[in-house]
Amino acid sequence: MTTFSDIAPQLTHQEIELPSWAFGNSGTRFKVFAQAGVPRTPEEKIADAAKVHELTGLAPKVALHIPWDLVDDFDKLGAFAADHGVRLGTINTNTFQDDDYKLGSLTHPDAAVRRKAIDHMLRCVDIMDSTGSRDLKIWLADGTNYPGQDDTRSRQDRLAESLRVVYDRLSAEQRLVLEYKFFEPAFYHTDVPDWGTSYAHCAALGDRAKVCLDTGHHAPGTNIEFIVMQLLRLGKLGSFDFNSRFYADDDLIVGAADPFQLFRILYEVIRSGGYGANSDVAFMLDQCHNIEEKIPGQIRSVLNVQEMTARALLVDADALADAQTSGDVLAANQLMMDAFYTDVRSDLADWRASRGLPADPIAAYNASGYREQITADRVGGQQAGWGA
Ligand code: LRH
Ligand code: MN
Ligand code: MN
Repeated sequence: MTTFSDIAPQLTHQEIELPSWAFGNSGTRFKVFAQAGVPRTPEEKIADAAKVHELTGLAPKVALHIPWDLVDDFDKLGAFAADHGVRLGTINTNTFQDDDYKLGSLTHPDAAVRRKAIDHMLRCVDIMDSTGSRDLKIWLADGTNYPGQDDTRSRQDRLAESLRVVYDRLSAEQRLVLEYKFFEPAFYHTDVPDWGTSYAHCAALGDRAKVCLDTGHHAPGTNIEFIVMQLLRLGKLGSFDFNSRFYADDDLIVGAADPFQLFRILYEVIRSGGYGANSDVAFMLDQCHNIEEKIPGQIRSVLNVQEMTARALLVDADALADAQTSGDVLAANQLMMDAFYTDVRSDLADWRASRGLPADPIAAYNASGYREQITADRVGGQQAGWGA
């Protein structure tokens, strides 16, 4: 039987990247609820993310979204992050908040609009050169609302051509990760709706193009862990955007809606070599905290990922292989369920304490005085850029 002390050394490999936008005000198209003390600048978002890392030891990087986090001097922003004990991570492109992009960005029928979207992405690669970021993450709102609105095949061709220009600008250490989403904001068709389409473009581009899997971007009932397995098998899983969904792209706290699904995903990641010192898979959160507090919300999120990682590591791989080979269906399933049902929370609290971290990071946050300080210091916090 695998025990917590067997797997504890592997927990040190865990790094979860926080999205800068999780710290800003957010909401739905119905209402954005403003919260006291939310960041007004990219620096303040980074400071909040650094607080999450300080209390959990799990989140050493902050993902930026451009232009939401545009500053004049990214070298300076990188130095600011380093002073706060974190690094700048993935650079997310944004070609979905400009009137010019009504009919698409990299797939737009007008070459001038495509060029504008490409130029934005090239600017993002310049930023990566300053920040030392490895990944350029591209999610496109491109698609159509009505059959016949545009020629879907031509749009794929334009997408391939546009991505080629961006990919060719990357340096040898940089990667392009292409995120898929099956609907929204376009409702009839989306130009990168599924992992297969993302994979097809990434395969054509080259080794440094990989797929980004956002857990909220699938139809209900989709077996996401199968996709994880397949992409790892093909060497094409670049990154995760973790969050929870009940109905659509809800962007709720990861592991809140379906902890068992998170466990199954992390089991496949571990089983296929996507976790550990040699893995190049980026584990990011893509969440918004519309009604709950943001910093504790992010703390809860990274702890949820850590808990399910620990449980997935507890699966007895040898016993499982034996049960599978001998066709013992019930024993095989039991081994998965035994690991899933193991409550690791007090072991993780002890593990944190043994590393000089607070045993209870949320209690430590509540006692830290940080909430009171930011509430007093920050007036007129920024919108996350989302849900306006
Ligand atoms: C799109 C998405 C994508 C964006 C983020 C704000 O739904 O998941 O990753 O960059 O939300
Ligand atoms: Mn996402
Ligand atoms: Mn999303």
